[in-house]
Amino acid sequence: MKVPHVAAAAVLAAATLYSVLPSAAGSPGRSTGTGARPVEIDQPLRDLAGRRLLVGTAVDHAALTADPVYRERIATEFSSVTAENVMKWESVEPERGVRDYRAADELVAEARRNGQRVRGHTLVWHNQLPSWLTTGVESGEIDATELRGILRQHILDEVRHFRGRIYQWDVVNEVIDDEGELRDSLWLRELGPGYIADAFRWAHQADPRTKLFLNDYNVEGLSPKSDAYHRLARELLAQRVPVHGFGAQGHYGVQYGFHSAAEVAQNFARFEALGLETAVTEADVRMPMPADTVKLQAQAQGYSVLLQGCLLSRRCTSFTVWGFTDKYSWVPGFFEGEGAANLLDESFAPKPAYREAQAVLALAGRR
Ligand code: 9MR
Repeated sequence: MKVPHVAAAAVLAAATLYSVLPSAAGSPGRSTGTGARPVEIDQPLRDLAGRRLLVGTAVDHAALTADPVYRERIATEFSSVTAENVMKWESVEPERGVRDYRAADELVAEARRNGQRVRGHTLVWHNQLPSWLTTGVESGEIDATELRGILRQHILDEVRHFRGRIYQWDVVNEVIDDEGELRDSLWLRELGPGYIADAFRWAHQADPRTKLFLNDYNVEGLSPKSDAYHRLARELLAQRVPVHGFGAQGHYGVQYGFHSAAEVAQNFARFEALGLETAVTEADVRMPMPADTVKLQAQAQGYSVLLQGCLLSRRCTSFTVWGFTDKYSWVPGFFEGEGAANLLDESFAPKPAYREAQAVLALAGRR
């Protein structure tokens, strides 16, 4: 960890205290009901970030089609979008050999209209695989040789389809477990560890310009799991595998606490020292329901460290939230009794976390 990073972390952390912030609009701050005086910054996140970094959100395709307020808000707030589900394998090849990129194409077209970049998510994962593939492997109908060919074709097809339109691809998602071992997935069991290098090489072949990422959760700070990713990245690069980036998803919960921004930056710095870009790819901060002002304030802190961690890193090129409104969120469906994980509430009103993100971006400057 270099000294300037620590110093910058301290400055940013101090400056995000509401009380020390001037009112950007020159008018008194609004009350949040927490006793804090938030800054009055009425600028969208993408404008506040300027060219400094891309600020993105996951997009729920069904909501994009059905909800004009959701659609409008994505256009104004974000400079990058990620398909929450429609680029995943089960969506793009629901039947073997039948490829369907319609929903993903709509999302990409909308992004182009809005002047937004697109993150690709995700080529190789152990979840949301088409059932023809999982049942075929389970029954023994698809053997390892055939499976490798199927994976190769999937990657070549999808990356070629979006060639030139995706700036970062999550090539492999969640391939290391919490103990720091390669995840015991269908891919590892059938193909052995070489599938990771293969996936990157095939993706690079299909679009040599797009940036290819490793991506996982619980890797924001220094831990056995992020250590294992660092080793994996080093090994892949030593074999001249085209890996260009490391993505930390950033799924936090207020009840578990957060890393410090300095630790996130320190973690990112060691990946950047290998020559990689870094990114926060799926930030959200859930809480046990019901929400209250203390939890909402803690949540703001969680978003803040991820955003500051990224801003303190020299090559952290994008900061993406995994949905931006509590109206559409994966959280309540996955964690019983938890929710309210996003920057805006269910009626698209800003929560303290949104004000905090604005403040951090405003302080960081547009460069
Ligand atoms: O948000 C996604 C949700 O709609 C899906 O049902 C779920 C299926 O596993 O995947 C969610 O997105 C995940 C992402 O693709 C990878 N990292 C974890 C995300 C949250 O589970």
